Order: sequence, then structure tokens, then C-alpha cells
Amino acid sequence: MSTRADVDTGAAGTPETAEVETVDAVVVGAGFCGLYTVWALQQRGLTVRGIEAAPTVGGVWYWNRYPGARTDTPQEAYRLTFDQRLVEWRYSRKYPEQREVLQHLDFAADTFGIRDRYHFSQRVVSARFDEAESRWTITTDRGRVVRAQYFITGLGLASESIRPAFPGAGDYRGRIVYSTDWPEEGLDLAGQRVALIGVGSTGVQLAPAIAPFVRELTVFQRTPNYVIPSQNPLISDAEHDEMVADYERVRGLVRSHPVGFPFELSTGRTTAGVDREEVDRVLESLWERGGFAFLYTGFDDVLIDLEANALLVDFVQRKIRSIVQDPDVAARLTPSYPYGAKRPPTSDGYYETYNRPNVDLVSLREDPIVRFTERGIETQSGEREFDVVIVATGFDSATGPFNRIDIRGRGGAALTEHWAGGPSTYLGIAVHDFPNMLMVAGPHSPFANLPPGAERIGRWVADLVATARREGAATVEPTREAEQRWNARIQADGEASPILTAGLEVNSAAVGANVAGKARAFYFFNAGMHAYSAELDAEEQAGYPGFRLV
Ligand code: NA7
Repeated sequence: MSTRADVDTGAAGTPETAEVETVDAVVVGAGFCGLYTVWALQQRGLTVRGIEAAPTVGGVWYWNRYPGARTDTPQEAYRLTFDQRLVEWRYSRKYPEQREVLQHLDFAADTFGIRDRYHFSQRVVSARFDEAESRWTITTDRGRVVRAQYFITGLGLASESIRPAFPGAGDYRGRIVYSTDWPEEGLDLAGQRVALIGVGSTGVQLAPAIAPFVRELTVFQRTPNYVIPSQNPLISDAEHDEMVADYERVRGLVRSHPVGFPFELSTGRTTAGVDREEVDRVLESLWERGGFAFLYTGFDDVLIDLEANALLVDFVQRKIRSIVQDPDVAARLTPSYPYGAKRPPTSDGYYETYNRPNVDLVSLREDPIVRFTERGIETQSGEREFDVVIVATGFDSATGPFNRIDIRGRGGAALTEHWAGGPSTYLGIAVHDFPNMLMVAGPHSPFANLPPGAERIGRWVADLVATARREGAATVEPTREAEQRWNARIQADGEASPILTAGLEVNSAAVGANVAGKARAFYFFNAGMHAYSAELDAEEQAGYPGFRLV
């Protein structure tokens, strides 16, 4: 399948004459999206080459191996399910830890002939569309060149990590560790003085996991977070067997839920007219149950109505004060912005961690970092010495991973320029002037539980490609009008959500507010996975009117 050819790949450092491999489709990424899409395309008879920067499968689950890393989606919905053997895959707990998610992806890659389609440890650095040939030329950082009719991305929503340039970091004599690149051999933190920067879903998982072992843990918090306990129970054999037997119902729940969770779409109740004691009773029982049931199975209006949301805010504020013994620490841990304005995390024992004598909290709003010193971190109030600094400062979500690749479409158009003001796509899958580039879980797709989204979108993309091949079309490209219509839909949905727009004030990744200089825009489809799926069905059943297949 390889042919030698002189190819101008435009990538620095490419050998004059690179051996060029030619396939029908290249898929970039080996996480849930990439693995499923490689499988789906092969099922439809295409020759496929996967390319992955990591040395193996897993995507974000390969890189994010920090202590405490786990899903906060219930295990029945956090899996590939295209084959019964994957439905039957046995996780040990309700919220599987990173190691088990990786084992699930390894199992899929090995069982369904996916792994051997990949070039690993190759980071794609450029993708160029050749109009004469209607082909993409994909080049990696190690000079590998693959030509394909289709360039399909499974880059993930959270794969481009943010690494702030803290002043003086180069002077620091201790060890700086990034949560997104935790040492594979592990890190012995016993007896160490540890700083942790960031209290997003990563930081709030890390803190309780390491606090019992370190000599001191100082958490540097910029914006306080709402943290629900996950109450992560073991899954018994009987519960697993019952889930497998009942999986079509579970699948139906996931497909009809706005963020792809196995919950009923509606609880049939809102907070309207409900007295505070009853609201508290319901929320208390859900707090004890754990996980995002707290957000999605209590009252239907808490994520759409600010007054209802305020009841949730008030409940968690009182919870924090009831758990954290030091009232000053409790006050600094207490958020006040709308619940859901930022991606809310779950973790077990997060607030309780601050009752430990070896744990301290620095609130950066009041006591900002001045610089790193040789021995530690200096804030406005003075210097603290650390042996290790853990940086868990989030991701340049949605567009970040694309901006790292020099993607050139029709006429050399640069995707980074096309997206300078924020994403511009059709269905979050395709972009005008970038024919045959198709994104699985790209910008403008739902910010939801990823595995079901990966399969839903990957299947739709594979069917679109199969249709184009059946029709003998050389290119698949959305019309400019379809893209503009979709962008307008994203904007209207975003503006209609007071909780989403509140994210502009609290550095929410959903609106680009967590990355300095990033365009403030709506980066995801905000009307729910179920509505998104209906849009995909409508486009397909109408014969892809938003696309030109020529
Ligand atoms: P998040 O949720 O974006 O959290 C990043 C945290 O790091 C958050 O507390 C940020 O504070 C903080 N941060 C970011 N930059 C800085 C600087 N420069 N100084 C201090 N603190 C900073 O990322 P996570 O990795 O925790 O979670 C990602 C999840 O989202 C992942 O699980 C996927 O589901 C997608 P801020 O709130 O911005 O004030």
C-alpha cells in the first residue's frame, strides 16, 4: 500500500523524498472517537490508516494518568458499545478509574482489528488538501507521509493542555509535573511538600487522592468550584449482569439525554412552587446518591432558570460550610456563580480534604502568584517552599488540538484563519473550503459524555463517506450557506442560555474564556445530544442537502 513519490508535504524537516503511503482515509487520534471511526470505516470497506501521537491507544486516558483520574460518567454509559462484547465489558466501580478505561480501549483495539491500523508515536503536524487530486497529504513530526481522500479527526475535546508561563518557573529547583503528562512510572509524593495549581475536575480528583500521602499539600485555587461527591460504589456481578440484560433500555436513556447520561430525560418536576424543605430533601438524597444525578435527576429547571439554579447554589454553599471546619477556608472554597456556568466536576472527599492538618488553600483571587522561586512559589503574601508543583490548569478545548496542526484546505486556506473568531462549521463535522475533512466530536458538537457521541458521530461520518463513494463523488464539502446557518444556530442557542453566558465571567472553556487571547464564542452545540442527533438524522434522511458531493 506504500508508493515512493516526491511529495511537497510543506512540513519542515520532511526528507526530500518521503515514502508516501496511500489509503482511502486517515483518522487522527486513538481515543474513543478515533478507534470507533477506524473500525466503522473498515466495516464499510475503506482502507484506513490511524495516526496517534501517543505510543499506544487511549487518547486523553493514556495521557491523564494522575492519581485519582477517573470518569464522572456512570460506567454503563462510559464505554464503546458497537459489539456485545463491549457492552459486557466489566468495570469494577460505577465511575471507572483511568486504568480501567484504558483497558477497555485496549480490549476494543485488539479484539476488533483496530490497533494494527495505527502508526503510533507520530504527531500530525500538517494536513494539506490537493484540489487536483481531491486528496489530503498528512505529514507527521517524524516525517511520515500519508495521502488519503478523507482526513478524519478524532482529536478529543480535552487534548491540548494549557501550560501557563508562570514567572520564574525556570528558576524553580523542584519538580514541575503536569496532570496531562503524569510520569508513566508514577511519582512518589510520600513525605513531599506539594503544590497543586487548579481545581477543575482534574485538580479536585488529585487533591483527595494525594493528601493522605504527602507531607504538605497546598492547593492554589483561582475560581472556587462546585464539587459533588461521586460515592463511587463497587459494581456487583448481579448489578453488572442486570445492566447487560437491560442494555437496550440503558442505550435508549443515553441517546435521549442532553449530555448522554443514563438518566430519564425529565423528572417531571421543577422547583416552581416547591418549598425549600422539599427542595433540600430532594437535593440531600441526590447528594448521598452521588454523581451527576444531583444535577440531572432532581429538578428539570435548575440548568435553565437562574432562580432555580440559585437553589442548587445555596444548597452546595451550605454543604461546604457544614463539611469544612475552618469557616475562613469554607468561605474561600465557596462559589457564588451559577451552577453549571463552568464544567462542574465530581470527586469523593474533596471538601473534607481541607480538614486535614497537612492541607492548605491559597485563594489566588486574594493572594495571586507573583513568581516561582528557586525553592517554591511566591504569592503576594510571601513564599512557600515545595518539592513538587503539580499543574492542572485545563485545556484549550475544541479548537486547540486543530490549531496545533497546519491544516490547509481549498486554495491553501488556513483553518486557523477560518476559525480566528471562533469555530465555523456545519454540524460540528465539516467546514466549507476544507473538502473531505470530517471531524468526530469536533468544535460545535455537543459538550457531552463522549463515548456515545463518538459512536453516534463516527457512524454518521462513516455513512456519509460510504454514500459519497457509492455516488462516485470525489469530494464531500458543506455549502457556505449550510455552515452559516449552523453557526447562527450555535450562536442563538448559546445566547439563550443565561447559565452558559455566565461562563464568560468564570473562565469557562465552553466559551473560550479559559485561554488568554482565545476568541470568546460558543465552542459547542448547546441544545443537547438528543437534539444534535436529530439534526444528524434530518440531514441524512434528506440526502445531505447541506453538502455538495461532487
Ligand atoms: P479545567 O476544568 O479547565 O480546570 C482548570 C483549573 O486550572 C481551573 O481551576 C482554573 O481556574 C485553573 N487555572 C487555569 N489557568 C490557571 C492559572 N494561570 N493560574 C491558576 N489557576 C489556573 O480543567 P481540568 O483539567 O481540571 O478539567 C478538564 C475537564 O474538562 C475534563 O475532565 C474534561 O471533561 C473537560 P479558573 O477556574 O479558570 O479560574
